[in-house]
Amino acid sequence: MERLVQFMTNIQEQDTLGEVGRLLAGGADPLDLIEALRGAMATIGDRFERKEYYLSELIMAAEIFNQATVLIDPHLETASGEKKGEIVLGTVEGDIHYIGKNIVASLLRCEGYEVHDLGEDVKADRFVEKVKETGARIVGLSALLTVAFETMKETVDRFKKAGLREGVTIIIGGAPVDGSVLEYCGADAWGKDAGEAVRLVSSYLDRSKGGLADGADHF
Ligand code: B12
Repeated sequence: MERLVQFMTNIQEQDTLGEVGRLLAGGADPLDLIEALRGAMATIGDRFERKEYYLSELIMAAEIFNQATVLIDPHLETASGEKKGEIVLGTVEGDIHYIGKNIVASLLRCEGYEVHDLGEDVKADRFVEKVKETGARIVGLSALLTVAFETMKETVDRFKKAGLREGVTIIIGGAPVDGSVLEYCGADAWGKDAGEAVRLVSSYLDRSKGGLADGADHF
């Protein structure tokens, strides 16, 4: 896994994809691979902030990550049987980061949930419309930019204005999201990764599973 992180951090396309293939063939847990790549992306982001990498490198890294997920996705275990529930998901307006949101969508689908993925840069009204159309009881909002916390809050507020806030559980996530962002936006819970997104959705849709303790907003 260390080699994978090193290749990805150095934005070595062929080496990264080759290593992903090798690890998968050797029986590695696909979720461990995603987590390793996510860690490398955080380091890439830090290098960008320190001006050691430029936007072109960020774009290239995103491209490699997307190719890696094409290799990893078929290895994720898929639940069979009835669909467990519906989720409306998207990256909020003003933010075009979608890689993490897509992983959340993939994992939820693998667990048997129907995901209405609205994509990225999604206006608040669009989330509300989709909930009205589908009757979904869970909304997932993603944001990677700190400036997008404002539109995340606006999206939560739009549900209040539409009179739908009581009926939906709003969970939020994205690298910079934490408890203080949750408080600011007025959402119900936050998750740090796709695994937590699945656990949150499952615990809210089926409280008998005893997920979050009463009053808790995070695992
Ligand atoms: C790749 C990348 C890009 C790519 C995005 C490709 C794409 N379309 O998705 C490109 C090159 C396009 C890009 C553009 C920009 N980026 Co950018 N980008 C990144 C980078 C390096 C990685 C993001 C990523 O994909 N990570 C991998 C995924 C798997 O992780 P993740 O997104 O965190 O998702 C996981 C969890 O957060 C969680 N999760 C995610 N969503 C949700 C939702 C729910 C409901 C739940 C429960 C959980 C959850 O689960 C996921 C899986 O585990 C980050 C660095 C970082 N620290 O994240 C910077 C970063 C986010 N970008 C940054 C910036 C500044 C920009 C630009 C403004 C740059 C510019 N000058 O134009 C633009 C933004 C334009 C816009 N309007 O959005 C800054 C943001 C700083 C800030 N304070 O806001 C960062 C932090 C880099 C940095 N350190 O400076 N970027």
